[in-house]
Amino acid sequence: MRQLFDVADTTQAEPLCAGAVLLRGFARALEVALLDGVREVVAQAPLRQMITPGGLRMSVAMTNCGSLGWINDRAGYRYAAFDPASGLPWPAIPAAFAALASDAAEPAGFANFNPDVCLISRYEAGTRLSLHQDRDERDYEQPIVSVSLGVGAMFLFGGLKRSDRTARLRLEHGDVVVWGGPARLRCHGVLPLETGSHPLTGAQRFNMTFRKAA
Ligand code: MD6
Ligand code: FE
Repeated sequence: MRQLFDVADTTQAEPLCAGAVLLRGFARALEVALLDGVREVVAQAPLRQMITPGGLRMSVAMTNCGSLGWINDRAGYRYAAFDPASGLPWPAIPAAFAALASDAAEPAGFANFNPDVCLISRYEAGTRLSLHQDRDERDYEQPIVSVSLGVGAMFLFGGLKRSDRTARLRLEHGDVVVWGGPARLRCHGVLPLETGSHPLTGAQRFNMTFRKAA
């Protein structure tokens, strides 16, 4: 699949810390296929604002594709094979998504990354994701691959403890962040999305995080 990624081949991997890299613009060459894929998935498994175990509605709307999907409800955060909204299995991960995820993980030092979940998040102006760890996956040897599309956002990348200092990283359309190894459980979040516009997504930002959950 490498030859598909004109941009990827020329992208410089920017190390963020041990185990984490930023691949600027890595997903740009696939922007149309990726956004078409998002639309297909959302048509089958609509975006929804999930309710946290504490009973709060998340401002960011989410859905999944893959053999598992990340949900959170009063029973807690967990991976489930079925979309609780429809009772149906999650849509399959579109081919363009899967190729991108493994091609991004490789230069970050994670060969043969084969995710079983793609969690899609939609941010609108003012929506945010507070500092958290992605820790509901079984095997922390497997990285997280995060793809940003549309309106740019300020990503917070912290340490292993919530109280650790956070670095601010502006993520633009097409940027990919990979974190794994010693960085796998670093806290991260997204500041409230500013009002903006992108030719392909309007005022929205989409983020896709690829995970190996099972
Ligand atoms: C981002 N997203 O939007 C990073 N984590 O740049 C996440 O860290 C994330 O979108 C858990 C659940 C959904 C997410
Ligand atoms: Fe996360």
